[in-house]
Amino acid sequence: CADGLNTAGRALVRPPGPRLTEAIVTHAARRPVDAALAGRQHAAYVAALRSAGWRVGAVAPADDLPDAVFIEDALIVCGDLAILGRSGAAGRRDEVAGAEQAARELGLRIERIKEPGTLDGGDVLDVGDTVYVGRGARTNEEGICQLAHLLGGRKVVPVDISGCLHLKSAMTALPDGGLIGVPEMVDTSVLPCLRVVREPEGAHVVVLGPDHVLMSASAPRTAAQLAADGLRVTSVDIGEFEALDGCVTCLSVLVP
Ligand code: CIR
Repeated sequence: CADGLNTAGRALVRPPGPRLTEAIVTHAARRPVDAALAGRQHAAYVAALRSAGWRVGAVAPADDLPDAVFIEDALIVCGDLAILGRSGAAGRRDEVAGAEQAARELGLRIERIKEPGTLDGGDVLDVGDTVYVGRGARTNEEGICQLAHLLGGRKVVPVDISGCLHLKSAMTALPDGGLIGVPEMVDTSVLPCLRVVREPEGAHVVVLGPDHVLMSASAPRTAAQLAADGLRVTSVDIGEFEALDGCVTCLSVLVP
């Protein structure tokens, strides 16, 4: 990496399908979603990844599956291992087929979470030598145990979550590995420390490079704080996806 530009990594995305407006809403205030605007916002998100040096590949469409755009939940990549999730939302389980195909095309080893385990990629936060895994509606204890087994010697820390969909709805990590998020939504007793944000969308950071993060335009104060700390911050408007409980992390899978 040079100048904060990632020159080798790949990013997998899946453009929104025709049934996007039927996606699951659990926590956001339900409102109509503008599909055309969502398409433009997704294109701008992809452009931001490309500008940061990521080679973007599209996962095969899954037009019958409204939530398929949230590709992070179906596929977890750790090194050369791709783990296909098994969502706690049964209607999302068929999303893994296209994700598996994309992972194979990248030459990754494939493993999968099996019944009765459930696990969404949005609950998996890989930071340094630790993998934090949210325990909540989408990811159960069995899913966490299976993940820990698949990850071999990695340190896996379950984190109870409340009032949010996924762990990464509540907390993510900065390029230096520091955690950032909303303490009321996670069991902070198992975390080393958590930098507190007061904008909920400020909890969502995608690390684009050693000093570069992608954030939602819905968190301008957090973005300003991180910029004041010396980070380069790219902000994108993903409002139509936030209306469907999405965030910046869930729209891509980064394969460094
Ligand atoms: C769902 O409820 O599953 C989708 N509407 C939103 C998924 C967002 N995924 C994520 O943050 N990892």
